[in-house]
Amino acid sequence: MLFMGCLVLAFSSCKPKNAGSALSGDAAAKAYVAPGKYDGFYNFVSGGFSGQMSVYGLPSGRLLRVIPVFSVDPEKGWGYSEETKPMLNTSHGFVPWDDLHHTELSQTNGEIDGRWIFGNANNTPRVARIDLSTFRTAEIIELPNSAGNHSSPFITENTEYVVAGTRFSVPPDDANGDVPINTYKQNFKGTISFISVGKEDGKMDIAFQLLCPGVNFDLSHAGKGKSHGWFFFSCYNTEQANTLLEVNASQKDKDFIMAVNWKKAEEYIKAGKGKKQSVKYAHNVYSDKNHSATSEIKTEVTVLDTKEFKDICYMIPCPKSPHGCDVDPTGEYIVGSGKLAALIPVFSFDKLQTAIGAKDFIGDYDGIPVVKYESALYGEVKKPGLGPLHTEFDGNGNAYTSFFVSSEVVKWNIKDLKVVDRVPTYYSVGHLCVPGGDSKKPNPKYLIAYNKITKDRYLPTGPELAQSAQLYDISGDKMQMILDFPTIGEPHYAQAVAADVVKNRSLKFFKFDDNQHPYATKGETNARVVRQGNQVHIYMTSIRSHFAPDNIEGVRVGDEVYFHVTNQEQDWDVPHGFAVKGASNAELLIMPGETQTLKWVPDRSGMFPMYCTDFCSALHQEMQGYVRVSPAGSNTPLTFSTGKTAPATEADPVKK
Ligand code: K7E
Ligand code: CUA
Repeated sequence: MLFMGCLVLAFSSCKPKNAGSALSGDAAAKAYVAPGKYDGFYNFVSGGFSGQMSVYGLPSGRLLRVIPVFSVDPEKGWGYSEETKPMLNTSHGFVPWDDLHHTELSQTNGEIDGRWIFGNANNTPRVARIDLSTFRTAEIIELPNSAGNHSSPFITENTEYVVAGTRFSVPPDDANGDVPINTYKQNFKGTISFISVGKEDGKMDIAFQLLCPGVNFDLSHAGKGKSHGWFFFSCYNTEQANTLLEVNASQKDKDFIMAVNWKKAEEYIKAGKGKKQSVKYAHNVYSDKNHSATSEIKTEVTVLDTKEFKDICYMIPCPKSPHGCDVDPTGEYIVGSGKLAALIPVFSFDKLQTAIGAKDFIGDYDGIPVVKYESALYGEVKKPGLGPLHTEFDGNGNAYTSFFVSSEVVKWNIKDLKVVDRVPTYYSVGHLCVPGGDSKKPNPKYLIAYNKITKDRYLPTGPELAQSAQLYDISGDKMQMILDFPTIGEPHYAQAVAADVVKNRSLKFFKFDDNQHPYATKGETNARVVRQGNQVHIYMTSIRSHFAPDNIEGVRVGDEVYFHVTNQEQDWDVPHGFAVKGASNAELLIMPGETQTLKWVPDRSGMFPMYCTDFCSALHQEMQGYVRVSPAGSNTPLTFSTGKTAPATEADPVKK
């Protein structure tokens, strides 16, 4: 029973036998990208508890960018500038952190189109859309009736919908949630949100929600090709336990994959069968026109109770506590990865349809028909490894499954379900990624393993060691490890795409003339300082290598000072930064043509230096200025200037 021992002992990992260096001679050349040369692929990696998304080049593993999404980022002023604060607004108020597990690139006709990438927030349930022309978060929508938004943000093949399923079932938002926890079976529900995505602008909206039995929805993937119109969700805790899930949610031999006919659900919604429910959720949108975000609290959602509509959802038994739920490029095969299962079941979409047509059910689960396991099953991969989690595809008829417990990636053939290759990971792999590996058209040059533990792979860095990714060349029959690279936060799912699909969309700078920010300052001659009661608005410009104004007097203790800084540059890669001493938030990092605002409430009188934080020119270190702060009630006149160096005169208040 080594197998169970391994699992029960805190689900820790077994070290593979031939652990150690597994690199052969030509590996370095395969991962080498010469200085000055571009990588062939972008890799968008979830940051887990960092709340952010990071972008790497492959095969080099170069970190290109960390995109702030759900967590504040002082480096970029995300969540600190007045313009970005609304992006982190929720029905709970400002939430500065979350846990981002899955990334999903937008698709057209089942192929990655390079327009947007989505990310999920697990803790305070939200879905974000990142615009790949700016590599910035453009929109965040909160999800009502939801908790632990884990089976998210997976998309349909034309990005019609992004889905989001609850990991934690909870009482619905309009019900009394103040109930005993052990009333789970009566009071707790799972919901799945279908978020529509605007065809042109990508704008998200909760189209409808499905009210489902109280279980844990873990992961999901959309059908594609022949199974377009369906969605598949893995569920665990079908025992409906509310405590000690490691034991109590591991009782049944089989949990479920829930198959959802979302086209049917759409029909019911169109026919007005949905019920309006009053809820509260935030919808936050960032505009590149006024360089500002708005947050709107919405109060209604349309819900379909799946109990009342017998032809939307079907349960497929799946051994045992399934995690990954992956659909192959043809859309025919659905792979469930049971964390506690000793095999991998592969379901057939055609067989599922036949079974549904013939009502080949073995009963129902909380009102949802349960299809007979054998009737939906294509076959099983026998003894593939220990602790299967996630599967990706290469489009050549092969699947790659990660095994957490036995720390390996196993390649198997979808048709005959035979294992054809296996390689160790270091250590305890979670998600896998093949470029396009969950689309209709994978680009199977590489496979990346995202590992939970690195142990001895890197130099020690105190109690916490790096999380890491490992890159494998899968272009031949045998997988070959060619690179280790550490990641930001804990990596879960990731997406990768050929660089050409994204790189030419990349914006170089914001056009100055298009800047509609209400506090934009166009041209240095318009730089000024305006007092409105205790608010002081500084219309500031930045250009290599000075601010205007750079001398400001007459600010008083107790004032609210707003530095509205407009970067006047119109060239690629010339941001300016802005910081002022004693500010309790962060810097601003302002792109060319953009306006950003830092709020500052000086807490004492005195002299306060401000400066540019981004090394923008040879005279960057000269890009600085002063704000003089006088005591509350002082009558120091409000003045501002740039380049005025006349010495103080009798008229100056300081001399009086
Ligand atoms: Cu890490 Cu997709 Cu949250 Cu599996 S999940 S590993
Ligand atoms: Cu502007 Cu440094």
